Amino acid sequence: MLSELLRKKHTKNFQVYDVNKNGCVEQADLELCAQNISALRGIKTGTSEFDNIMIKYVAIWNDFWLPADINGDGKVELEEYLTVANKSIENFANSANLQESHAAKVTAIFTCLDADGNGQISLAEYKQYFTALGLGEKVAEEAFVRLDEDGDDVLSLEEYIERSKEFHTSDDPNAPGNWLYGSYQ
Ligand SMILES: [Ca+2]
Ligand SMILES: [Ca+2]
Ligand SMILES: [Ca+2]
Ligand SMILES: [Ca+2]
Repeated sequence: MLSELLRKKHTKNFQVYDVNKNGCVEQADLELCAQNISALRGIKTGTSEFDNIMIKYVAIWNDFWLPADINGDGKVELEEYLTVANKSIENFANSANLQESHAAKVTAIFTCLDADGNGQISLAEYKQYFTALGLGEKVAEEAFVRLDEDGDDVLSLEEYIERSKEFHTSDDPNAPGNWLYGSYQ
């Protein structure tokens, strides 16, 4: 069973990626996020730049959300997601596969966030991502300061993977990674 803390965090994660707020996560949510982020970067539909962003987000859906669609109806319900999350957390510490899959997922998201492609996430980039998800810039600021544990004003890939691991698997109420999407409460 998921602890209350982990249940809250995973529910938050689910709600964040239900971008169109219809109660389930589907490909349409990831597409909407890609459209939002393209608009924020001034990238027009139909350009190859737009297509590249869309491909990355659809891959996140296919690789990391679709496997949680237990009943195969093309959408992930909260209970499906929590069932899969629970299994992953139980096995995470002893499974190189799960750890690799987590690192691959975070790297894919990191690449989406890193608008200028310099291998680091700035606060401005984090704000843009949060805006695309509908979370707002203030929440991004609150999150960023906690996630940037070494205080160098950027998130490295290693830092982001570590914080995400805390978010997804840690039962420590003070883990900085709990703030991945702002307050999980
Ligand atoms: Ca949705
Ligand atoms: Ca389903
Ligand atoms: Ca960057
Ligand atoms: Ca840092």
